[in-house]
Amino acid sequence: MKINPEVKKALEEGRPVVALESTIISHGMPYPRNVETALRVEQTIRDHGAVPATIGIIEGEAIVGMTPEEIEQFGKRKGILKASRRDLPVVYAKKFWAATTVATTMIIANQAGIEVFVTGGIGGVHRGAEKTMDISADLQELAKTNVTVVCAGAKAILDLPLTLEYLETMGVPVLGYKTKELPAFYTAHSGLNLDYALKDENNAAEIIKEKRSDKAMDGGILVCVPIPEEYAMDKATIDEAIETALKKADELGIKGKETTPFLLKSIVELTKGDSLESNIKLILNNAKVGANIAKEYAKIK
Ligand code: PSU
Ligand code: MN
Repeated sequence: MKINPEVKKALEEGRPVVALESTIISHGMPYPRNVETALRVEQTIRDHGAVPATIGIIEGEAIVGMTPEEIEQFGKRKGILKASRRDLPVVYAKKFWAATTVATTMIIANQAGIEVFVTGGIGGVHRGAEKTMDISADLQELAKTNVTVVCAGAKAILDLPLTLEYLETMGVPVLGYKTKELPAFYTAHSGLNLDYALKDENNAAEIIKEKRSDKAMDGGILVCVPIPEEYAMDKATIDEAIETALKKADELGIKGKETTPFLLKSIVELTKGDSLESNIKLILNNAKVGANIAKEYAKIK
């Protein structure tokens, strides 16, 4: 893998580094807002005293800490694959360009020695999974790879109660940031209870430290940060868009790894771009919290 010199130096000196994924750039948002957002997220992380490391795969080589030019490429280049865990050997052997999902970003971040990773929403158990068995590989990865993922919960395109059950089965701590309710991405509320609320970023750092202190507790941690109330969407509006998008996907027979990108794109269209604005705001907020967690953890590690 190729680690950007700035990231490498920060890691060697034990300074806070935050990993970022690239599927959200290539398959999660339209150009040019995707690139603009990715760069703003990096800036927010810097403003809060951590070094950003956007991760992706260029010609079969994992890149840890993309340049702005590389981010631009991931935003607009055609034919960039979406690589989850099972795609990695193929992408490496065939020297493809590939955007990394939460699962693969965790794998590569962990190899590079990065402990904290910020994203928007994780993949989860899809609605109807009892028939389709469509469960994101992100959840398995959270079970085994030592990275803390900071997100705004999961989108209601998924089955949120089943996603929480699955995370429990897989032994993943799910921590609410100043809340005991699972946030639902575009809104702060899912109506689902979490067992633990973090009172601040230091609290998260202490839990990470504890988990890393014993190999028997190997695996990831999920920190769920609610979207700030002023940027949240109206629940009825977003629920309707989700229902319509799900119906459309079903009619068109969208399956497998195409499902999530298809639904995200449809929801942006159905809400005339409103969902994209909320999406951007919540990621920037996650970036702030994630950078602070990385900072607190670097202090006590
Ligand atoms: N959820 C979002 N935005 C995203 C994704 C999920 O709100 O961009 C992306 C992430 O990269 C996540 C992936 O890891 O989709 C999950 O895809 P799948 O369900 O195919 O595992
Ligand atoms: Mn899937």
